[in-house]
Amino acid sequence: MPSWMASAVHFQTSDFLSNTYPKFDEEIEVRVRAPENAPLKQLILRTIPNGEQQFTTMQKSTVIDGYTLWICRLRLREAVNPYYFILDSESGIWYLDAFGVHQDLPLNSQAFKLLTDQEEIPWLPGSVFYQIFPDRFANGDSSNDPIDETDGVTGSFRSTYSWGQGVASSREHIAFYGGDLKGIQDHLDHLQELGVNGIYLNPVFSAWTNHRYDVRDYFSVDSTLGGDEALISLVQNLKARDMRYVLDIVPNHCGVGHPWFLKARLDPDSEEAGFFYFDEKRENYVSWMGFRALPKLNFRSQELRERIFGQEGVFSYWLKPPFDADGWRVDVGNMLGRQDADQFSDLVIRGIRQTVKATKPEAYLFAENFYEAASQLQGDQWDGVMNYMGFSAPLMAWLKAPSAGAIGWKGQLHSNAPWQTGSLVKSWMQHLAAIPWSIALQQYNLLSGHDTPRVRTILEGDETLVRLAYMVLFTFPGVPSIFYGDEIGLVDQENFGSRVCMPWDKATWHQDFFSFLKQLVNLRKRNDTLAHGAFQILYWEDDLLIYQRELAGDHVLLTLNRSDAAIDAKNIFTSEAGIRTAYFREFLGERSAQVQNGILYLPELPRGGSIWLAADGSYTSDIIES
Ligand SMILES: [Ca+2]
Repeated sequence: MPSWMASAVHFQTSDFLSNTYPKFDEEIEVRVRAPENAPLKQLILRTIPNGEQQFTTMQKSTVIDGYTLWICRLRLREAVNPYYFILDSESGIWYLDAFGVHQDLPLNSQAFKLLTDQEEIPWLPGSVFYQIFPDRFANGDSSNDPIDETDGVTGSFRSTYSWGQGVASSREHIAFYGGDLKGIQDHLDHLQELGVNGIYLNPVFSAWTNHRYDVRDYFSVDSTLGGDEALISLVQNLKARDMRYVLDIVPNHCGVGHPWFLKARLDPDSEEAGFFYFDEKRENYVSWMGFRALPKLNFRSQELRERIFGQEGVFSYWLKPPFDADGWRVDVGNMLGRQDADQFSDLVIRGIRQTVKATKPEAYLFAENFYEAASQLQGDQWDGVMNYMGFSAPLMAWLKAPSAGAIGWKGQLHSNAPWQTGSLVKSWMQHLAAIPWSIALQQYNLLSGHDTPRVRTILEGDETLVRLAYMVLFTFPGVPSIFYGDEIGLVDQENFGSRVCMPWDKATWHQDFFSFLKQLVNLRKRNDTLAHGAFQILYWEDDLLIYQRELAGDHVLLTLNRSDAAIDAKNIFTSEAGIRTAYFREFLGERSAQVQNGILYLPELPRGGSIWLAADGSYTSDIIES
């Protein structure tokens, strides 16, 4: 590829689109930035309205600092509007799409995709989430702790143990620690000190187990968490602090003790019998991954659809006062509505979306999906997913030799070596290119959670790499989130996995890391470039990756060195980044770096990550520390 071509760029930000949230039938301006001296014969916008391609010749507009802005008008006549650009140059015909510039024919999946009539979630770009697993965060009311009890349905026994006491928990013997909603309310000062302003609450509905994905009533808060009153009280306290929260729901299955299932089992003629997948003899039923305690819900039933996502259904109920949730995290979003011949996932997810947005247009709807989820991320289904595939899995594979397994498979895949840097770049770019940029900005990005080991555990306590990973989390497109306890240096523990009891004795906390994370949270919340700016890989080699976020003339650079040694000072071309002259200061550091005539002079890069802020921006470390 001719070198100038990498500097021909378009991103779906306000720098390159006159409206990033256009209405249906709106006409907008589309812009491409290319070097002034690029040997372009013409530049074409290629669209495909109603299935037939259309070319629009772009015009040269302003020239700024050595770059020409090429522009044209685009009328948006569909819900999803794919487009790319054709660079007709002295060096042949090339294509610019969301994956970059290339000569081979573009794939539809990698076209830029612009949505019309998308419900913007205005509070989301300024949000940093904090995930809480209620049983393990804080016990605010010991009077509601689960008593020693054997379940009449499953025969399992549950008991409450003292905070942090490691007990082997199993399906037969379920260990509780008494955490509840009052405990969360009591510790909101801690969350505010950290700076997070959104909470993702793991399930709170009435259930039997400590994770509560075995729902027994979708319309009540578990009494062992304090019941509905405790949630109402928590919500009032959250609102007073200008904090948001989302609830966790599993519509894929319910608990074997749910009255729907009990009734269905007793009465084959009941409405509820159609909510499940029984075999012909009615002895067996389909359950999640074969776990008998979690019978799979059957969305062939119209009545079930009504109860889950009808106007008066579960999804709508909790978004309204007095609970007033700000959104939903949907468990098992990858399997929802799917069972062999029944493939209703599109229908179910769209139904959920319609109800959620009709009830509360600003609600945030995201789902668990451990796998490639691009088909669910085209604007008509989820606002985002828990971004394992597009964010954390590639990053962790680059930092640490990856391993993988599957539920029900005894084997283990384990690599001896971390990924090559080029694989990380390609994986991130492919996943970003596959979805509209406005959706990428809504992805729920995470490094740790209740289903995976904590990042500090995976990285074996490597402080430098843990910090590098968190720098990426807070500068990558999407919504950053922290799993409770990560901020004070928690690691997985025997008998708990990642679901450890949060220690409240501050003497045990990793105070330096807490301080580090506070500053990252603060930076992310006040920096528009990190919330909305374009994402662009600028340079990579064996152990080094450099990318930028760019918006309205502001630039944030990331340099990531994963090797054991420092990387020598080096010069990087910044023409493709749109930077001719600039002065950068290291966030949380003392160093600076200069760009002159399109060359970035980087000092020696020690092992780890660095964030570089354009010094003429308003985000100097002085302000952050104030
Ligand atoms: Ca309690």
